[in-house]
Amino acid sequence: MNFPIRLRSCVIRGFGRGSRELGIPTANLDRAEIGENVFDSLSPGIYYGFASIEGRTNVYKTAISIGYNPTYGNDEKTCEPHLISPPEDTDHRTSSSCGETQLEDFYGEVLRLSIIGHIRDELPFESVEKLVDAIKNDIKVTEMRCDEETPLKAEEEKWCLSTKKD
Ligand code: RBF
Ligand code: MG
Repeated sequence: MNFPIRLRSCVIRGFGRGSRELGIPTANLDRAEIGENVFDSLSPGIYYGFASIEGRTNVYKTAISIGYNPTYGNDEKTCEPHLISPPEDTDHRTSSSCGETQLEDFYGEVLRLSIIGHIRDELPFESVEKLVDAIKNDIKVTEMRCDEETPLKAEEEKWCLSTKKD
């Protein structure tokens, strides 16, 4: 895939598993709104980037899962960003059931997502614990890579906060 990939969509309901079972909520994006061709061209894998909620002023480092959640064997592809609460946001930083970061559900809000790099392939894990450990590591990798001061980072943070449609 060619980075950055910029997506804009309303947040829809997913399987509810992210928050309930894993303790790691994700803001699922809508295939119809993104455009089927664009959505279908996204290669499955785990990525990092930046995201924002339109009308608000924060940009969040974001770990993104694209694909079929092979641990669960989904039939349908999903694109699920997990927006990471910053360390100084102590209320949300460790508030999820697995001690990970948790902001909100963002259902119905418009999310802007810029994918800027690849972390790993998506994998089937033999247990929920192992999946959660892998995601926690993805979150660490995301935070590290998103701290690197690059022209791309500056551009994409700016795009997340702009109000233009493209
Ligand atoms: N699901 C998998 O089955 N295998 C994975 O390797 C995997 N990696 C993920 C990495 C991140 C950063 C996130 C946010 C999710 C990942 N998931 C993975 C998706 C997870 O199974 C899904 O979010 C929940 O099941 C809720 O739909
Ligand atoms: Mg979700």
